[in-house]
Amino acid sequence: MLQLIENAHRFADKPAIVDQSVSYSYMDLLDRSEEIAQYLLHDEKDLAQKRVSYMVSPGFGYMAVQWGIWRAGGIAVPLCITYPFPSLQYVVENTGSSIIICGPEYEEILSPFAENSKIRFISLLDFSKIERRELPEIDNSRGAMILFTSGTTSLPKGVLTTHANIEAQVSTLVEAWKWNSDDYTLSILPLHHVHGIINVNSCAMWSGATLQFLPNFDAKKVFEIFLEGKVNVFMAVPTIYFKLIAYYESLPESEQKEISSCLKKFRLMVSGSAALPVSVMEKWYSISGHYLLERYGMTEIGMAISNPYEGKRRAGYIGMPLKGVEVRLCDEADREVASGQPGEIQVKGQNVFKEYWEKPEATSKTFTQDGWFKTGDIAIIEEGYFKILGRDSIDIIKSGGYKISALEIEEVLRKYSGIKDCGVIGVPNEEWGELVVAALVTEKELDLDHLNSWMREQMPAYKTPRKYLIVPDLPRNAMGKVTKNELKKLF
Ligand code: MLC
Ligand code: AMP
Repeated sequence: MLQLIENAHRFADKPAIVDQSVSYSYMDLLDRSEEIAQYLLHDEKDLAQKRVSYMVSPGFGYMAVQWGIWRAGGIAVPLCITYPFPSLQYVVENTGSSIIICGPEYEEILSPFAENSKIRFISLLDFSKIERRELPEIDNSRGAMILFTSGTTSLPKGVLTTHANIEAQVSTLVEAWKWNSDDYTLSILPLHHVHGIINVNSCAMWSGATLQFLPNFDAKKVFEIFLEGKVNVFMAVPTIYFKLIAYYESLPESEQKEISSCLKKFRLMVSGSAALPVSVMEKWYSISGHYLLERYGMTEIGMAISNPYEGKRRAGYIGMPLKGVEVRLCDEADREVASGQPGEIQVKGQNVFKEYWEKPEATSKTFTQDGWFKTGDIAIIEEGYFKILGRDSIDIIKSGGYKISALEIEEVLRKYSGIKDCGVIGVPNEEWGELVVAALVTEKELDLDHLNSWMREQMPAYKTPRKYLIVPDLPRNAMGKVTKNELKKLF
């Protein structure tokens, strides 16, 4: 049996999930996910790694579907609930999903799949009890989940992790950050990425903790929930801490005091997915009395490097390798750099993903000959702590904790009538980390409002440019390649 499921049996009567003020026990989650697994299996013994895409709002239903897919032997493919149709279609087709599970809110956007005879389309409301039979035995080496990540190729790649990968990622964090069954955490992050899925939801469920859902981030609501006094563990991206600070600062002193005294009782607060500005760390300390624990990870590897739970958390540093994760810094020829020198972070361990879905070439390119995963992030070690210096590709942008490919956006922009050429870059921004902006070479006058709404029909809002600049030409080097550092200066 999967370890996560085995653990859940130990906590059967404990509250697992709080969703819209309703509390569900671990037994409820086991029962519902078994029902879903049985229904998915239909007349098969094992889904045998069939891909199952699901678009379900964060909450009890989402968790039961994820576990149900795993227990039936399928590969879980969570769909982002804010994707427009073309992005959903890409994920479903790329993974060859033969089953789609649809929350009632998403029936309209997913309706074209319901008409596809090759896809079994199931509404979340359709799941009902069917005759019980043995669920399949799932070997740990089997595929468990595909998440999409943007990279240096224009289209996102599916990252396939096995159950063994996920168990390694989760158990390492549970031990490092001392997750336990008295913990109570708040799930606010999007559930198509590792931060929300692994670090928050899966670690909580592995440990017998309670997971309360807030379907989307809202600073006021987050503080209201905190003030109820149950949450003691909180994880978010730097942009969220920035927004929480801004909201806190807008409150009268009496409310600030109340919030501060409540935050001081938390056990743990973590930041990650993007660099935590020192200013945010300091302000949060003055509000909450907590030095945020900053850690470093990636879709392909879960978490690799973390500041200590006990011991000094250094602002501007991501900490040390987690137990069970091997980390080295290398030069361009994949040779380890001398001590104190900067190099690419390379990672090895059970936590590292299996492959990019149906992309053997991309997979082999991202591993060294001796099996180290090449992250593309450049770091240096100072007094034992890793510090991120940058990335090897200017075409990868991190905004609000989302990884965004400049090339993917450029390709879409070029399809818009009147755009002759374009260059997309990320410009530094305290709130968002980086902001996506685009320089456009046009062949006729453009209505930028129209362009903006058109872009939002093509890709999720978090990927679309925040600012456009019309330029006569893009700066290029002698080889004719756009020099993006020059482009940055224009903004
Ligand atoms: C939203 N907006 C953005 C944006 N997201 N702008 C720039 N960059 C982004 N990423 C815009 C919206 O389009 C909108 O514009 C305005 O900001 C407000 O939008 P919103 O949807 O109300 O924002 P909000 O809900 O407040 O979202 C902010 C956020 C969200 C921080 C909560 O971006 C978020 O959930 N980020 C987390 C991403 C994440 O989980 N990453 C982990 C990846 S895994 P307008 O014009 O419509 O008003 C990983 C590995 C690891 O990285 O190490 O963890
Ligand atoms: P993703 O592909 O969305 O999983 O994003 C992974 C990337 O996020 C990493 O390769 C880093 O570039 C970045 N990242 C994650 N955590 C941190 C951090 N603490 N500091 C700086 N960058 C980070």
